[in-house]
Amino acid sequence: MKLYLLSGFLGSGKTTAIQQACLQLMKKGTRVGVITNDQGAQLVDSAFIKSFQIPGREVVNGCFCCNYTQLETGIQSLKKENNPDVIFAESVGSCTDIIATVVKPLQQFYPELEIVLSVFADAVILLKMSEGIPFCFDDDVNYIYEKQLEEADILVTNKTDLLDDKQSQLLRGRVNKMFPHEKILFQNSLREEDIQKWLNVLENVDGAINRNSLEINYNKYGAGEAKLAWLDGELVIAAKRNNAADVAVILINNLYHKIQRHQYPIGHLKFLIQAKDWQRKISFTSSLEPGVRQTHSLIKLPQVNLLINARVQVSPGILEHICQEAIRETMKNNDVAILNKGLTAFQPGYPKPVHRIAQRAPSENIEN
Ligand SMILES: Nc1nc2c(ncn2[C@@H]2O[C@H](COP(=O)(O)OP(=O)(O)OP(=O)(O)O)[C@@H](O)[C@H]2O)c(=O)[nH]1
Ligand SMILES: [Mg+2]
Repeated sequence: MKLYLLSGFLGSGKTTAIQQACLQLMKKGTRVGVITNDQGAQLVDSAFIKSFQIPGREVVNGCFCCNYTQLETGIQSLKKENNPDVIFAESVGSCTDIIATVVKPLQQFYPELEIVLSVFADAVILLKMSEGIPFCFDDDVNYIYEKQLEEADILVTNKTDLLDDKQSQLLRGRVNKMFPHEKILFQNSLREEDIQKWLNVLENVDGAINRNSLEINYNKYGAGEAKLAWLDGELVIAAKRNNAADVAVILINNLYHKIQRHQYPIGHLKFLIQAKDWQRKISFTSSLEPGVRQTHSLIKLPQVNLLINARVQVSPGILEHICQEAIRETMKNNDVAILNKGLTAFQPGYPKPVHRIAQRAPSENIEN
């Protein structure tokens, strides 16, 4: 069985690529499974994957490395459900050190698994970085970003459609120089052919290769994790005028603008608006400046569910306060009822991997 692990910073496009790849593979009769993972308990990514009838499991309340047993259980349980040919497992976007804490332990305990690690990076951010323009986050967060890129079997420079030709050329040259030992793809994950190419490369990487574990400063890594507050929540919006979906978008925009106004750096703000047989995912990431979303009317619906996942560089208390404020204002200004089924905000804890296999590959492999 193949296990395709995905790492890479918040909002770089991991879930999008997994969803697109699964749809392609399922069309061809390949059995797939997905394991989603994030810091909280109500995950937009899990609900999104499930809505495409893709067999899924989730690892909640922390990253794969700290919840290694949940990851193993997820793999076993998918195996029982449909014995997948391929499992995609997406790690938390602020997690790193995957080789030492996930890949090597799995290789040791499940030698039959063929594991490949793709690390996704947003092309716009990578281009800025290569020009020496600092990322908008604290140094400790930047440290995680850089460490993630170091451990890729395949480095997927994603969202290339957001660059013009000149920028693309520049980026290609620079990335090839920056990561001379990695397999590099330049990808638009919304494009079928690009996903097919990624799948072909995944298929042909030797999953049994002996990789180097990262040399990493856990105090810096832990500090970076902690600086990005997590918030998750589920709301039900009920609207007498059948405009519940539109009001969800108003609430989303309100929350986004409040965070923007205070200039709190956004890792990823993601939302899933859902009703029976209809859904819309909305994302704000650190590279895209989408402006106000959706000015025309969405579908007419009396009620929708709204899942919120936010990762923002601010204290959890402030993040929760802003979100509550946005809910109150939206309710007051739009004559709707909003039921808050649970809103949780917290600061992620220090990473404590269950296993960490630190040995590096023999030097002859390092050269290759
Ligand atoms: N233009 C463009 N947008 C993309 C591409 N890939 C993903 N996106 C968009 O980027 C946003 C974030 O994508 P996700 O797939 O949710 O990112 P992620 O890496 O799973 O994020 P986390 O789970 O928070 O770490 C969404 O709005 C996607 O539609 C791409 O290749 N091109
Ligand atoms: Mg995701």
